[in-house]
Amino acid sequence: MKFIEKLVNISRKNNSLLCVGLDTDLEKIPKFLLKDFDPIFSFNKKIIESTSDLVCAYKPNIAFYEAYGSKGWEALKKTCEIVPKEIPIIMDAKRGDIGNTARMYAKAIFENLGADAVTVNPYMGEDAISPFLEYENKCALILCLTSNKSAQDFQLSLLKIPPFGLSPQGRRPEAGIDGKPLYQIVAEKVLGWNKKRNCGLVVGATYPEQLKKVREIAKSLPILIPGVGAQSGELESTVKFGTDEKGELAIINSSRAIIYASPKEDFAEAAREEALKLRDKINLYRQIWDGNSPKL
Ligand code: OMP
Repeated sequence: MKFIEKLVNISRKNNSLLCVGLDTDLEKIPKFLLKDFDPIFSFNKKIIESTSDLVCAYKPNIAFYEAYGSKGWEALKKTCEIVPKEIPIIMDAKRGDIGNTARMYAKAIFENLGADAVTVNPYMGEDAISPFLEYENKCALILCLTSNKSAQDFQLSLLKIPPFGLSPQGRRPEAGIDGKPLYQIVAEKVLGWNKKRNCGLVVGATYPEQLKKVREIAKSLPILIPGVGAQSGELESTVKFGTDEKGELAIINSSRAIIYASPKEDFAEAAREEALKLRDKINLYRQIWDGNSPKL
């Protein structure tokens, strides 16, 4: 089954566009778990058990596991194994490198960890992405416009693409005020890479106006949207602009605001409460903005 089908199936079953980010940090998890053999896994297991009927995906960020060396990798692998099979795992790894290296990244993430999707960085161009796209039933979620403030350093830069064919120097974009922002060029490029229907985009909830533009360009691509919750991205515009015409295909991520809702023994129940609140709030906005136009 294709990633996009798996995503839509579970979104409909759980009536959810919510992705819970598993950014598990030993310094932030409840202290009583630290006496466990594998505290990271114990924490993740409880979070997954308490939220699996409320989500459309889980997104572990690989940095939080690599930071702890082989124990961290083991915890990540065990976590991937206990995610119910019908729920996609998005490995947030932001990979991107020359082809033969990218092939090994793809193998680690899709084969060793068994993830369904991975975040990738388009900075190095198509040959750094294509090894991920060889996996037809997996998905590469390509960074388009990231949620951080410094995304503006490059991603909002206006570039001119030479209009006709290859220039003698190759098809190189040039800077210019009448050009297109780089993030739009990325979105358009990715449409061309999506021949096997296994591409998606990443756009931060902190850039609603640009999210609208990306959804106009990429009408039928899944869009991972981090930045609500701890980064204060606005939820209503995220739902209004991020969903497709059926009110689907937006994967709205929240990590810290959910998993660290309580530092105490009740952390899993507190995470469930936060996840439920956010899922329902998203659904309320989906009803209001059905098909991107107001229904009420
Ligand atoms: P919270 O801010 O705690 O909800 O976490 C956000 C998660 O999304 C982190 O794992 C980030 O690395 C990730 N993220 C962003 O915050 N901004 C982006 O533009 C892209 C990502 C991502 O690819 O998921």
